Amino acid sequence: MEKQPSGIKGILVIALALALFIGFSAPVQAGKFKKEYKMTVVVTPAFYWGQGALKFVELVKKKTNGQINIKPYWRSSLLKGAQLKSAQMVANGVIDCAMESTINISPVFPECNIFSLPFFINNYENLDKMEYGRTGKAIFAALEKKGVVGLAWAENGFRQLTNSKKIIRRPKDLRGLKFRVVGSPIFIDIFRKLGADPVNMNWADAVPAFQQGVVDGQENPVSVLIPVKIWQYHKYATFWNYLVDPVVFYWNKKQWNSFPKDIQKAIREAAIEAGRFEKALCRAGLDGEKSINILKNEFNYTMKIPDPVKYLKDKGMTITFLSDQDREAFIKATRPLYDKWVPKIGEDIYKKALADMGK
Ligand code: X2X
Repeated sequence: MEKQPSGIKGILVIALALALFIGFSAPVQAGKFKKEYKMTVVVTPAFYWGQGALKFVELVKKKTNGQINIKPYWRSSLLKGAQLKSAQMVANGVIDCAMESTINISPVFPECNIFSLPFFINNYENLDKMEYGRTGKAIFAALEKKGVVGLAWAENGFRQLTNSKKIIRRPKDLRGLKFRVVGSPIFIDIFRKLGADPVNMNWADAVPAFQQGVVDGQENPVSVLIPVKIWQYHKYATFWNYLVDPVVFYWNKKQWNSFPKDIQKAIREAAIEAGRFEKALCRAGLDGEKSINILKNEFNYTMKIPDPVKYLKDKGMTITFLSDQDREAFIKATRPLYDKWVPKIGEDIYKKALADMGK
């Protein structure tokens, strides 16, 4: 017959069992960190941007010895597709962090429209000078003021125009064509100025709209054109580099400030490294050998599509590059928008950007 422990002995047995239970069931950091940190991302892992998000998750886990676990929620699912709400939701703590385009956070941070001024930045060199110069610093300061901490830059890329109707070389070619644009007002302004008919649409609704031919065209970087197989809907692309959307890793400020310094350092380093990887994916084949070599040498990664322009041509697309003269026509047509948008962005940021680019 089994004997029940009694008296002091019984208490000791129970205490021991309890100690073992607590010891085994709870890690050292019990209660310190959440089981899962939610991250919003507008695209999916089929995109370079999504690959960058996965890299960030992996590196954060590794660099914090498994203490910080981030779960990405794709297709802006935490926002029911409303990609323009990410900054607001991270700032108020409903979502912990994000890897989001400057376009999508521009309703909260108008400073980010500096990247959407038409024909302002034009090349990677200028973009890098801005991100790592005074402009980037000022933007991260603006983020902090409204409750989010910017961790590092990543990229979507210079945005190109595609459509199902015709070759576009001059502003007049856009006349009357219906383009899906992101719901950020500067895009509506640009396309109206060019005589086109822009329609605001979340990314979640955009691909069905291409499929059904509800719109004639759209604008996005090759990092989006390739995964959505844009050639299935649009035969024509104009590589006009008219503006760019960097991507930012950012975190709710209150929560960030509650993290120990070593955890902050680990997460920031993870964002910088994931950003460098993701940027190289987005630029591969568009900046000579530079990004392809970064991927090879630093990440032991062989780029599957080393020449995106050739890739799109092989898929049957007609790709148009602008002559200097055609480009001038676009610049002339869109320049009046600076009068409206520079004050909204802030003269200060605009001047910083010019100084960073050495203009
Ligand atoms: O909605 C878009 O076009 C996209 C995916 O590029 C952004 O999130 C800005």
